[in-house]
Amino acid sequence: MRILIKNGMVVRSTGRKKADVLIKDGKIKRIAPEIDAKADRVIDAAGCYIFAGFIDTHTHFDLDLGVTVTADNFETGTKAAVVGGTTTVLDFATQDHGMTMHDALELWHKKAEKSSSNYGFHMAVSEWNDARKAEVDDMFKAGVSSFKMYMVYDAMKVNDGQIYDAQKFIGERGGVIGVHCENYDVLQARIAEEKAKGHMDPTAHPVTRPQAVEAEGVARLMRIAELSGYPAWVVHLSTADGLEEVRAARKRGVEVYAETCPQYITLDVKRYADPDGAKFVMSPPLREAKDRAAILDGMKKKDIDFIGTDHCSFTMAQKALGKDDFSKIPNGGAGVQNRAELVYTYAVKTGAITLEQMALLMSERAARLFGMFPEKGALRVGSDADIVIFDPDDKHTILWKTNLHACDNSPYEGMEVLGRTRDVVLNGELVVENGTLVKPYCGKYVFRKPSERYRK
Ligand code: DUC
Ligand code: ZN
Ligand code: ZN
Repeated sequence: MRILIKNGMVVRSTGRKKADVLIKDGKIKRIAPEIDAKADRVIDAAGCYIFAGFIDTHTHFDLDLGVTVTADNFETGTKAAVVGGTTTVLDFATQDHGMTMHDALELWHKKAEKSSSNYGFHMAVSEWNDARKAEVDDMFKAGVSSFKMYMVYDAMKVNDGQIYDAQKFIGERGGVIGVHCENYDVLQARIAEEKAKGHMDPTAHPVTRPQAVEAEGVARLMRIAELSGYPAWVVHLSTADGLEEVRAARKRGVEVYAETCPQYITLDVKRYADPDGAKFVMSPPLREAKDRAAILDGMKKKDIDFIGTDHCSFTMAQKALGKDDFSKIPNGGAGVQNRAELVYTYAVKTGAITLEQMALLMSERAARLFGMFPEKGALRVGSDADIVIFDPDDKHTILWKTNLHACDNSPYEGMEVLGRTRDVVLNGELVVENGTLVKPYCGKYVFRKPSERYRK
């Protein structure tokens, strides 16, 4: 299959230029100002940007919380992903108590069989002991070079000594560990305080998790990495103070990678008072204007490395599990389809970042950190032909009904955005045409190398 993309503006982290792109046998074959070659398909990309396929570093598809399972599985989640321009998702295979990492990996491979975007797995570990450590080398051999640990959630939390030991053990093998940073004990105390006051609705959620709850966790992770001598990856950074901890740690020589999510540059904490406030219950919670400005500043100054969605969707019926108690609302929201248009609207069009930085944040840095570069995250001859043709002039309104995700709500419902993923080439095939998924189930497993650790 040969595809020729003509007349588009190729956008890379290093600059942009008008060029044609020739794709053959799943790879980028040529990029040049004028290509006249035979092709099975010629796509006119005049007026559009051409990006390396976007990588979502943070999704939770088919995640079983015990009380309920996420509304999106891989089938629905990756359809939404690829239509939104995400050609690779990195989902969290989750090693629950009583499971091995091998069990979790096998299970996640099964869950992902019907995927419409490419996919890889981080391994989220709920236990850190000799038995789990004995599995780590096999994870690398299976293409899993990144892991995750949580400071919170009873089913998942590990302690600081375990994070320290895991950073060393995984770090010396060339891996990175993402950590969900919040102070568990203070959080529990604050939940009890709000409940004691009879404050049971969703507006209590952000009160229990103010920015210091995150910033303390980030500061602690930074010090743990300083002691271990290995890198730290802060997942879903949401606050100005958390970002300051990252910056301060880097000044001390700590190697730290920071991820944020679209919700932390777009949505305000006041939304918890909405009639459907439960749909915004996610952790970390939505923040204030000054936090959104700080996160955008972090993107601008390249202190933030990449953007994942933390897509973890629940229907309103599932959210109603916590109708009388905010702490029982399943945490998470849908976002996997809307990341590119939100980042374009709220970060590029506002002038906070350039298109080149969008390329860096949406794919290149993730590909480097997570061992996929330059096959993914690059528009280069020889790279995988995962390509997004993005129409910057499209204006549309985000509606859950027109999103391909399976749940009946969206945190971004009703928001007008600029720009839209028009076409997507995945593994050398045109799978999205004019916003429609024309070829589902073409996703492949992405076997990942050790981390590039570009901040070392
Ligand atoms: N936060 C969420 O909101 N959902 C999934 C896990 C997490 O940390
Ligand atoms: Zn998390
Ligand atoms: Zn998450």
